[in-house]
Amino acid sequence: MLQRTNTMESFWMPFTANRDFQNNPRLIKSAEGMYYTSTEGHKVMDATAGLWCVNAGHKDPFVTKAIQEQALELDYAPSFQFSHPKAFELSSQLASLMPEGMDHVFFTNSGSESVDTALKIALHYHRMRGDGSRTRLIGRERGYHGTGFGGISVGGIVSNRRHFGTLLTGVDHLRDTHDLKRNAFSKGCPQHGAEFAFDLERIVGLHDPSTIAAVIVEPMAGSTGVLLPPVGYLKALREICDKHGILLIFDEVITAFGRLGAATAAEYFEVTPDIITTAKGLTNGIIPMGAVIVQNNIYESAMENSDSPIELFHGYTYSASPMACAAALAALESYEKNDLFARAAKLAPQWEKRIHDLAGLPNIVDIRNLGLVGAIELAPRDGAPGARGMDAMKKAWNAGFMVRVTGDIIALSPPLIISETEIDTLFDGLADILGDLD
Ligand code: PXG
Repeated sequence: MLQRTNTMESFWMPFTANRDFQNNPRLIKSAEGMYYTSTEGHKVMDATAGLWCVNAGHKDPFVTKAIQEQALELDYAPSFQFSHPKAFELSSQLASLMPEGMDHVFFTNSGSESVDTALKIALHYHRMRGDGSRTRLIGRERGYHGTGFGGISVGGIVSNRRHFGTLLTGVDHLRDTHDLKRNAFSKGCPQHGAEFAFDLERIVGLHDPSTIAAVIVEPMAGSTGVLLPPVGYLKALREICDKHGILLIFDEVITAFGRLGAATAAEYFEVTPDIITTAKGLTNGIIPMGAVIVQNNIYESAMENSDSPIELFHGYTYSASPMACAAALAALESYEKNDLFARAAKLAPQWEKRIHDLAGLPNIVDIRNLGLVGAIELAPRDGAPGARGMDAMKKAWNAGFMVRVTGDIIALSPPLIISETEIDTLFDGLADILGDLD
């Protein structure tokens, strides 16, 4: 076949500086445990668990074996009017990891689809109860909920929204919770800012609660640079939602499956939402899959009030696909057998100490941590926001560490199998890189 463009240009890479990458590619050939090997034979520590998804480390033996066996037994079966046993096994196992009373699972293929599904279920729920005027969806500034139209509408990252027209109508946003002035260099969740939850009262006052279906937030905002909820904030948000009959959706695409040292952020913060969205770590990243878990009353209301034999006109070709179910069952088994959520909790104090030891290096304006999540916020270079962060990412890669950057914020989220020695190696390496960075 005729080659129309050079091979590097044929792949339009997502969320990537494509032209820059083509000139200086970072290509990965293989992975094992905590490490990648580049096509040039360079060994790199994965300090981001891929994109926050490979929680049990690369080539986890449970997961690798399960998908090999599944491919030989049942490659695909539909979930529209047919299904297969592993879908039910997985949904009940997954429900058992969720807060009590959340026993029903809808399967998707990604975080973006989970978010769209959760928003649609919220609208559907109110309508089924005869409260169909509740149509407004409330997100938060600096929130990330994937890249579907639902997700970018409730999301609050300007560059993800501004080129894509008018988005969903009837959406409003809470203010974000980032308050560097009061909270810089906090260890764990910041002390100041629970009152930001009362911004929801402002929005409720403006639109009237009878028009609002749901509020969606990341319990810990990941993609936008690790913004931690102020102590008391999530509880206050829950109370305000309850007061006004508004559903609360936690987008746990990043936080579910051990990232904070518990199965979910809901468990960690002891705040139970009405709907939880997940993806990423559900299969340890190996096969795309997401899941939306709902409170029992939401499921029961759909079953009882449906005006048609099909209770929800929604789903995907690959909802609960056998390969994804096999991978997810194996990932959950690996998390349990290796006690990885508890392991993350146990490592968190060393992680916190080592990341905060970086304070004092040049250009660092904040350091944040929770569970096995970390962020180092750098001051932007004059007139070139993001340039310093990008430089740090490239230097880290050359030094043997994969880190993520969002603007000038470095985000860290290693597989939960990281060892104490590897935590030391990572922060020693970052100290050298940041010490030299202009
Ligand atoms: N919700 C949240 C909270 C996410 O973090 C999505 C939804 C969308 O998931 P999908 O599977 O559709 O990509 C995400 C995704 C980063 C990074 O570096 C984070 C995500 C994706 C890619 C990069 O922070 N989060």
